[in-house]
Amino acid sequence: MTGMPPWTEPRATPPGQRLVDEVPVRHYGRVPSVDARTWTLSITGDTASGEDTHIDYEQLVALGETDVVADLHCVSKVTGQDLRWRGVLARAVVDLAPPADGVEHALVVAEYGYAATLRVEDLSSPRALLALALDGAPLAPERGGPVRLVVPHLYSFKGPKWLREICYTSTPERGFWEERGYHLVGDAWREERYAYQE
Ligand SMILES: Nc1nc2c(c(=O)[nH]1)N[C@H]1C(S)=C(S)[C@@H](COP(=O)(O)O)O[C@H]1N2
Ligand SMILES: [Mo]
Repeated sequence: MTGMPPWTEPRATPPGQRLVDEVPVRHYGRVPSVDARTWTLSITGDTASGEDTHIDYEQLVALGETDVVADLHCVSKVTGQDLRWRGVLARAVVDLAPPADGVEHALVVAEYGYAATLRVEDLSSPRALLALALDGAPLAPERGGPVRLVVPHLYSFKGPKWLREICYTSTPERGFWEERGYHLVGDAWREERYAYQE
């Protein structure tokens, strides 16, 4: 990343993370080709209404776009700074289709079945974003386009690329990495990497 803006002068990275200039593209499996014109997001599980909600790309954009400059912390210990995302706050989607009272977890599911466990609290945090663009261009397929979740304070395995579904669950259901020994919450600043720390 060249031409770092002046406000990015040396500042903290989460404990145990090493700063890199370029965050490598990283994911398990192939890059799916997902067409924004036919893409839908389903909000399912223990919803307040008892119903599922499905929204398409246009309906998502209509919730309003925001810029979020955020770091990406891979749990494998590399951090990239100042990725310039644009998208819709995840909180807007949670407000549109909230969980039932007392439901505190969600399984966030991607194309091909990748999934991550998130607390609804983290999903509703002020900078959690359904990202549609990076560096001013529509999100490339390898970066998770058309829609990817970004939750800046969590390890980035909590940010499924090729987002498809948010399923509220009354107890935490482990996703892809949580089943393989990684942390249910995954706060990078608290270094919540591994399941044994839970
Ligand atoms: N669908 C999907 N999303 C995913 C992953 C994956 O394997 N599949 N890997 C996660 C991990 S571990 C990281 S570090 C980031 C990497 O994002 P990047 O490729 O934009 O750097 O994507 C996350 N989102
Ligand atoms: Mo990662």
